[in-house]
Amino acid sequence: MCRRVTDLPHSLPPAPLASLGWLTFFEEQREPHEAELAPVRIAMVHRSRLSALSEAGSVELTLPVHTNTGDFAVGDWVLVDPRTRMLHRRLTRRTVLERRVEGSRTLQPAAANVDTLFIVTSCNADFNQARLERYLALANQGGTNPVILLTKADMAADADVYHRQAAELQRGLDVVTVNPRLPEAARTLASWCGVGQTVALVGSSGVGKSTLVNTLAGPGQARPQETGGIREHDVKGRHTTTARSLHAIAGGGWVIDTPGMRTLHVSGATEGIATLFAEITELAHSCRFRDCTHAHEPGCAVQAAVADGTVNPERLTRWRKLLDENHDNTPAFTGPRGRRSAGG
Ligand SMILES: Nc1nc2c(ncn2[C@@H]2O[C@H](COP(=O)(O)OP(=O)(O)OP(=O)(O)O)[C@@H](O)[C@H]2O)c(=O)[nH]1
Ligand SMILES: [Mg+2]
Ligand SMILES: [Zn+2]
Repeated sequence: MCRRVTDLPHSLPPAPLASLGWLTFFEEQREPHEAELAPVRIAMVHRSRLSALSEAGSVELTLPVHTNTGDFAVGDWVLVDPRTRMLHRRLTRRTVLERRVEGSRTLQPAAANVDTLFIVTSCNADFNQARLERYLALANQGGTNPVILLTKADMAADADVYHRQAAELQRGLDVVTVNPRLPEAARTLASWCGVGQTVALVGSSGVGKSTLVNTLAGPGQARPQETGGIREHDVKGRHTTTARSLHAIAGGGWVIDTPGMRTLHVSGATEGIATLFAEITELAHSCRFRDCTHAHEPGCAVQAAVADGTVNPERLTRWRKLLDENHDNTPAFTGPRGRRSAGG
C-alpha cells in the first residue's frame, strides 16, 4: 500500500507541473506508451526510499527491486504509475551537479535540473578563491548558472574586499551580499527564485545555507531546516544538515539545501574549467604552438598577457592545478579505436 499524501513527513502542497519546474524539455521525452504515467520530482533521496513531489502533493515512491537510490538526485524528474506510485524511469536531466566522492572514481549526482547554483561563502576565513573556482567549474560543467552569495558581511571589517575578490573569479559572474537571517534576503534573491525556477545552495558547513532556505521558504514552512552555530576559534561549521532536500520558496520556485562539503574534487569538468578561466583559454588560441603549455614557449600569448599585467599569474597557477587535478581524476575510457582518452 502506498502512503497517502498527508501521511508524509515532508508534506508539500499540491502544485501544477509547470510550477514544479516541468518543461517541454521533459515532456518531449515521454514516449507514447508512457502517456498514462505521471511525472513527479524527487524531493529527497534516502538510502532505500525516494520521496517526490507530484501535482497532488508529496508522494513516497514504490521502488522496483534492485533500484539504487544513489542513481537519483534531488530535483530529478521521474515517471511513476499514478495508482501504485511505482517508479518507471528517470528522465534525462537538463542540468546536473556532479562531483567525485572521496575514494571513488565515479561521479555522484548531487542535484539535478537546477537553474541557478548559489555558491555560498562567508566573509571570513571560509572565503577561498581556489575553492570557489572549483564550485564554479562544476556549475559551468553541469549547465547551471552560478551566483556567489557572500554571507556574514555584518561581521566582517571590510566586506567589499570579499566582493571584489569573488567578482574576479569569472567573467560576468553575479556576486550578491546577503544576510540569510533577514527577510530582505528573499527580496534580494527574488529574480532567481521565480515560479518554476530551481536554485540549489552549496558551500562549506556553517555559511548559512539552511538559514537561507528557511528565509526563502518563509513563515508558512511546515518544517524548518535545522541550523547550527559555528566554532568560534576557526569559524568552521558543525555539519548540521546531513541530507539534500527540496523546499518550496514562498510565492515562487524551489530551493535545494545540501550538507556542507569538506572537500570538493573536480573531475570530468574540462569545459567548465575552460569557461571559468576564459581569459586564459581564449588567449591560448593566439600562442605560436598549438600544444603550448604557456610555461616557457616562445610566442606564448598567455605569458605575454601575464607580463603586461592583463592576466593574473595566480590565476594561471590555479588554472593549471585544477586542470591537472581534473585530468588525474577523470577516468580514462578506451576510445572507439582502442586508444585511451580522457572521458568526461
Ligand atoms: N551574523 C550572521 N550570522 C549568520 C549569517 N548567515 C548565517 N548565520 C548564522 O550562521 C550559523 C550557521 O548557519 P546554518 O544555516 O546552519 O549553516 P549551513 O550552511 O546550513 O551549515 P551546514 O548545514 O552545517 O552545512 C547560524 O547560527 C546562522 O544564524 C549572516 O549573514 N550573519
Ligand atoms: Mg545546513
Ligand atoms: Zn601559450
